[in-house]
Amino acid sequence: MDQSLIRNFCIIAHIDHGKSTLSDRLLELTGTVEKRKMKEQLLDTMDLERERGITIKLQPARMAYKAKDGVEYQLNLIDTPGHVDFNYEVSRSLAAVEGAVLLVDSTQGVQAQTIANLYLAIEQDLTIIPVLNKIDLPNSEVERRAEELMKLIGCKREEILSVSGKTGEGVPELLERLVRDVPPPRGDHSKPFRALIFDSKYDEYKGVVAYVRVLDGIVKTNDPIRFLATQSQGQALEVGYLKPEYKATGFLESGEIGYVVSGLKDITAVRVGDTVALGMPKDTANMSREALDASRLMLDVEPLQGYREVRPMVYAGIFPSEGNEYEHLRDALMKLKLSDAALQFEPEHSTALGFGFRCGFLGILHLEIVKERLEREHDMEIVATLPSVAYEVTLTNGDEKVIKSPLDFPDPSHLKEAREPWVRVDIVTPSDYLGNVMALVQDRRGVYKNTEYFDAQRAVLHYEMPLSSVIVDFHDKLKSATAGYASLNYEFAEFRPSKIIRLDILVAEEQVAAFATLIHESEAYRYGKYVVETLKESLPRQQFVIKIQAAIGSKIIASEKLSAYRKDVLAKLYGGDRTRKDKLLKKQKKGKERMMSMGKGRVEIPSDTFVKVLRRN
Ligand SMILES: Nc1nc2c(ncn2[C@@H]2O[C@H](COP(=O)(O)OP(=O)(O)O)[C@@H](O)[C@H]2O)c(=O)[nH]1
Ligand SMILES: [Mg+2]
Repeated sequence: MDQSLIRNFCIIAHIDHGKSTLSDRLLELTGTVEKRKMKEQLLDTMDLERERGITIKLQPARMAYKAKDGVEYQLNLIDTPGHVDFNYEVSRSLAAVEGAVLLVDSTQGVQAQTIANLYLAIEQDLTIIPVLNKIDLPNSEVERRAEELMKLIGCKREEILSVSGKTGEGVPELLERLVRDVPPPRGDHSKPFRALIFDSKYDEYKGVVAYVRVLDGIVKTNDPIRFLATQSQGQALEVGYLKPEYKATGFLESGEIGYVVSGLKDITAVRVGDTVALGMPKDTANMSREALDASRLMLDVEPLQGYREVRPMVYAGIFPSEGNEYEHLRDALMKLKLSDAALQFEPEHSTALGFGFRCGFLGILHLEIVKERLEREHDMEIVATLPSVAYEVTLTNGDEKVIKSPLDFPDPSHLKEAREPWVRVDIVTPSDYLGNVMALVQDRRGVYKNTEYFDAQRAVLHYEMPLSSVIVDFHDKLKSATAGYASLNYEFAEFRPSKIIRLDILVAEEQVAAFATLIHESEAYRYGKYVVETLKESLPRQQFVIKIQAAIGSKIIASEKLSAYRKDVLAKLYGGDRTRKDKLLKKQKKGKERMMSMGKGRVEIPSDTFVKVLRRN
């Protein structure tokens, strides 16, 4: 394809502003997807996405569009997620395109992720097309929201399009604007093939598939290929584009977005951010001199600039419920990582939970999604420990360590200093709720920076907060404090010295490793009480009284007792021989006493109890 006829773009927006729905209309208007196959949010291809109504994965789709100038263009669209936990998907998509449609719900206006994603697009030097969506709704406020956009981007009123992803109004104009304003790619077709891997996937039949943006040259089916960073060699068994299903074409060339079936089963060979280029053919013996020279020339490529390493925001241990499922879990995590480049993991061992992995996530939603995908797509039953941020510590002997698991936290006598991660937080809110937001942030050790106003009614508040205060339920609390109107974005700032301690939870006087947490001194009591109470409510009763305690070292800071249920030992007794009854009851009491005198009875903690504690409602 002549590059001047290609337009590559993605759609970015705050969550629920209508990216996937607008993509539907683009696919429909360009005749990419037949009417009878059309369904809502077609590009949300995972079951989980459809059920939850959110986009988790980036999703490319190619369209052919005949513009008003009579010329047919190739449009490559990438639909992206909006939630902050899937930001890495957005930034990788942006690196594969020249333009971005910045979509804003005209009933909601500019939100926290609108701003965050816009800045990512500006960093990549993309052409931005501002679009107001949902103009079919009666509470749509196009002019007011246009003002907000003009203020944010510094664009002119006439540059802002108005559309409805629902009715399709304004979408033909958007297609024309894409053709007119998004610059065509500028690769060099005569140079050796090289492409950026922006995503990958494990396909049961095809093996490892790389989603690529071709910079220079051309790759054809059966060409030998190699991956520059991992040094692996493969063969392009199939190449083509996504529609969004696989569509083999036989070749991919400069400027295009598509996929390459790598011919590799080894999951570690293909890495997001790596460059794929041509390799040497296996059988060089029968090649002519010229062909050999030409092949050698193709080897001479510079690797493309990849992606910055992702920084996990939270860590949690993930263990198989069945001890012998460790290998299965590892295999599942590796396959998952192919399509979830932000996921990180390393082996971990816990005396209580056995062999598993310490995993790094971009947030709690990310953690939940990974858990659910492991259970659904890989048929695993797992136990996850309480999520926690990573801490840095300096020991009294001068050693520095990064602590990702509470169990690795040093004994206080060896600890010189602990540092915790802080984030920059942006909150967009109607001005009416400023007071509520401020109170909430203060309660979580937040530090106020400044406020910017869109207009008299809406503002962006800037704060700095400890990451640990943001990750768990801050978003929910913020929503309830603002009648659902506020939105939130945060990004890592730095590690700061902090009074961090380890809080243990004991059930029947045994420490439950999965519940151990690292927490700021000032929050330990409140949190300890919360966990102990939640456990009391959700643990099944036993034949004996269970003590549930929260402890810092040997100091108990919260304690509850879960009373025993009395097993009905008399059930089998008919009739009324009093002495026999008394005898049985006495025997039961004795058994209990013995259990109690041992101080503990093994208590199995059901997995829904873990979930209840984790949810922190
Ligand atoms: N009335 C109306 N609803 C829309 C429009 N666009 C999207 N929606 C609805 O808004 C919700 C979020 O849409 P979705 O495309 O999933 O948003 P995304 O998170 O940005 O991908 C869905 O319930 C859509 O049906 C629109 O133009 N008009
Ligand atoms: Mg979506």
